[in-house]
Amino acid sequence: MKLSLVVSVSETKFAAVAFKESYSLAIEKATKWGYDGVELAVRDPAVINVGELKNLLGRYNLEVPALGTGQAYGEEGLSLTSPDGQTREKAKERLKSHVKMASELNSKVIIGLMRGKVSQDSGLEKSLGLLKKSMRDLCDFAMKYNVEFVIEPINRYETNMLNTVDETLEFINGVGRENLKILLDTFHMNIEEPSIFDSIRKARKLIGHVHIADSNRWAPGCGHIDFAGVVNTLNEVGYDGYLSAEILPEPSPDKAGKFNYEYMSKLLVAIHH
Ligand code: LER
Ligand code: MN
Repeated sequence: MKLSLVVSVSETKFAAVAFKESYSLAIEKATKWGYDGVELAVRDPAVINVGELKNLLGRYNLEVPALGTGQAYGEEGLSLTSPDGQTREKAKERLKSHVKMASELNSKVIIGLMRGKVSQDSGLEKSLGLLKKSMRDLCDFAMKYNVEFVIEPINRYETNMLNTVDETLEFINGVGRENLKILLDTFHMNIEEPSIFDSIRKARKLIGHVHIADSNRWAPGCGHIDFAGVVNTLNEVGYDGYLSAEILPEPSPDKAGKFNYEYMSKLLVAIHH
């Protein structure tokens, strides 16, 4: 397993991003601390010079395991299940541009908050139906670019659709596309799952990406989640991808970024002994 840090390429309101200002500085620091990659939070790929970004990443030899897309919902309201058809279309178009960017960076594309929320008019079944149809179209589009989507169960305080691993696995099976996997986020799992370890085991065949943060969304080691157990269980089920820190910049961005790397790399070394 490898370690990455979530970095925003533009200013953001979303709290759990350790670095919000200069992404080139964040990339430099992530390299210095030892990270293998940075997960990029991208509201709109159109405002990013991907060539420049690739040069920068190449200079520091960093991978981009995944692109986060939630800012397009948080800041522009783009949702795949909006009651408004035009908004849904815009959300799809935006995600297609994320797919194109992801194909250049060899990244996965995250479906987090862009799934939207169930409104009273629509109801859960209709919303899930809309989401299923959109995800089929998007997965077929992404297949041509060799890009995978990962959809993330998110806790009940942030959305009312797909909160648990069980619900999300059922949804993924219903979509029936090979390039749709699950993103496990330990912060959300700590709220929603009866057992984080059992849920990792249930998801074993479909784990595409992992977000790590402790129970208080500080870096692992600052709350009460058993990360040795998380790492051991992921290893037991054969997960070999990234553990991407989506953490609050507490007590400071630098301390959070550095502490996460030191804490997690020790746990990763331990599983190989
Ligand atoms: C995004 O990865 C996430 O975990 C959500 O909490 C976004 O609000
Ligand atoms: Mn997450």
